Amino acid sequence: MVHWTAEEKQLITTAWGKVDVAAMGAEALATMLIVFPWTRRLFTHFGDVSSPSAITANAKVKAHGHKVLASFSEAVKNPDKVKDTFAKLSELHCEKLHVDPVNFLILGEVLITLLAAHFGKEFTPAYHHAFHKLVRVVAHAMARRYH
Ligand code: HEG
Repeated sequence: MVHWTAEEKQLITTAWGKVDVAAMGAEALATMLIVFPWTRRLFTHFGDVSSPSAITANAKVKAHGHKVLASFSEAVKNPDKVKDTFAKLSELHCEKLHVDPVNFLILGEVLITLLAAHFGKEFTPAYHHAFHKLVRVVAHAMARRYH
């Protein structure tokens, strides 16, 4: 069982309150697809994901990025219930989509990089620490069906 301090919870909630989930989600998914091109294989049914410009312009990528980050927001709201929150999604990603679990961490690292760029100096090491912890917990919950 992961233990969250009141400070960690506070940092996560404070930062998340200032995040535009639709915009940040679109950017996070697009960045993952651009920088880690093997992840494109899972999204060929979204249309053209063959180049950075095609990925950035792809409306389905944008909408799906929003959906994924909205789902991640559930972990922000309920950091103590991440396993339960992602149980169904873990089943989908592991057993149906066969997403390599390393990609859950990769998407999380992309998100943290974007948060750091967005907040600049405000994103202190304490924020980094809290979000890394959340990303690890979410990735672990998402990969649960593989364990
Ligand atoms: Mg996944 C579908 C959330 C990582 C590939 N993902 C979904 C859906 C959600 C979601 C909410 C929609 C489920 C539904 O329709 O019932 N994804 C989600 C989270 C994370 C994540 C919270 C985070 C860590 N997903 C992830 C990664 C990949 C991936 C890393 C691939 C590299 N997701 C993926 C695909 C689909 C979903 C291919 C189906 C998309 C579609 O066909 O609409």
